[in-house]
Amino acid sequence: MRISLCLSFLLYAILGFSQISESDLLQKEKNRLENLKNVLLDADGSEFNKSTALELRSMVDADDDGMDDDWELANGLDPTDNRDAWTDKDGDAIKNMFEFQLSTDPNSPLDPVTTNYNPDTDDFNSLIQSGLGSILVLKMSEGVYTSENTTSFAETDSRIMIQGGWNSDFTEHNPDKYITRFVGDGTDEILYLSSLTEAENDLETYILILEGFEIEQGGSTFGNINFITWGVENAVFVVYDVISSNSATHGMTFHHWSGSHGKVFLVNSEFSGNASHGFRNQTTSESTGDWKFYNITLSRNGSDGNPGFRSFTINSEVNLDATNIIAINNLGSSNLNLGDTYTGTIRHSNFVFSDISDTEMTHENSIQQNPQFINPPGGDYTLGNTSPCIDSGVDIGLPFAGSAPDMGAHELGDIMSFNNNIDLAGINFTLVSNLIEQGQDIEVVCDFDQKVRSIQLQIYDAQGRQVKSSALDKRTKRQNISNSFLPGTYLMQVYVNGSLLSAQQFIIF
Ligand SMILES: [Ca+2]
Ligand SMILES: [Ca+2]
Ligand SMILES: [Ca+2]
Ligand SMILES: [Ca+2]
Repeated sequence: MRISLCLSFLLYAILGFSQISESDLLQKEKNRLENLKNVLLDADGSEFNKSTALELRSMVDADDDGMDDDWELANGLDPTDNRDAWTDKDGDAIKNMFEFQLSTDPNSPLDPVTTNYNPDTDDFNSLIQSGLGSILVLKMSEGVYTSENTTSFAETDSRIMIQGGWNSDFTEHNPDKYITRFVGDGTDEILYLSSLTEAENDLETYILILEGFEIEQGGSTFGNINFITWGVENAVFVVYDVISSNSATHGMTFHHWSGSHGKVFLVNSEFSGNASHGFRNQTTSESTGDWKFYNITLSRNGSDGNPGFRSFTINSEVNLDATNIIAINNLGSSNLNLGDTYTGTIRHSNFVFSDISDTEMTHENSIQQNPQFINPPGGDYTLGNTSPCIDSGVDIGLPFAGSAPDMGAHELGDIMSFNNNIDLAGINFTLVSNLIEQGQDIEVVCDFDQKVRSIQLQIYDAQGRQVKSSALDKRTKRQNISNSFLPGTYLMQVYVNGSLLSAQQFIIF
């Protein structure tokens, strides 16, 4: 609690600059967060519902990485760094952001319990059905899976993840090496998941996560994949590292109907060579959409005259963050055709031959150049060595190669990933002086030879109020923090990758 932090300060002042143990500091940090919650509750009086307050607070996602602050802090992640969403802290091949959506433990490789699909003994449709109403993580190994037409209706909260890209004995996950491919027979959608359409049944959460496979030749109304939510409060659709192609109809479709609140993450995925839309959406009847399209390749769709991406938005609001996407040479009416109730930003993207129809989207740092795909007619949308899309994207937290991310679904080069299992003992932090004249810089130096994602410096005054937060420059391993603090005693806490490393007292005179 703040009071205890304040008392601790007095105690430290009496005892001098004694070393504070790490467990003490962790406990203090927990107390501080608990106190923040209490302050929130107190401020709103007795009528304020405690669970509502906690829920409100838990919905804060300061770094916009899809994981709430509370959950990140409770699990040793960094609520100020979006790069931890796309790493796998406990090495169970389920990325932290997926663990958040699944409500599983990002620090335990035993959670979630997963199911390995065996095509000789398992019925795909039955397996998906069995996961409705709970959590299902279905792993699939390399190979071609034909006619897996699946239609499922969820009646209760469901969290489904289908993960391709495993080797045959499920000991190694690498979707680039172990290709998992669904091939439909052109008559039905290959995956069709919906919440019940007569939904008076209070479905709060419906989550579908698809990772690491190729899918083609689904049929009927919606193409390869269809995900429908009807009045679902927390409707989440994640498509990561998927290639969707269909020479008969659409790549995929998602719908948010009747007051659904949809979060959509289309990431590192390619929608190409679909005869109709690469992907399409309807958001209707007081629904909302919060969409992130990151590193998408959308090309050569719509030979039937339709746009590459088409959305119908009726009496609803959608906010779209489209970043590092290549939407080029779609063959129909346009690359993107958005409804008229969109807001959002298109950033660092490539729209060659484009006519984006939208009303309120803003554009930043986009280019219009030939991306130099290797062989689009042959289905190869990787970038040529001299592509203008190489290193011209912006860092939105995904691992990348080179000086900056590429645009599009296929990053060229060796991708650096960030180490979550960092050795805090190998990092030395020094406050150059702990007696600092008012107005002089506070100088800090760090020494480490590991790959560190973030070092955050937080300064608290003697009342336990945070007065400054600053990120250490990892390149120079130094930081000069200007100060206009009043004379007094202060505490600097140092967080590495979101974990507390140490705390140092200093005095401004
Ligand atoms: Ca977050
Ligand atoms: Ca984060
Ligand atoms: Ca994990
Ligand atoms: Ca886990």
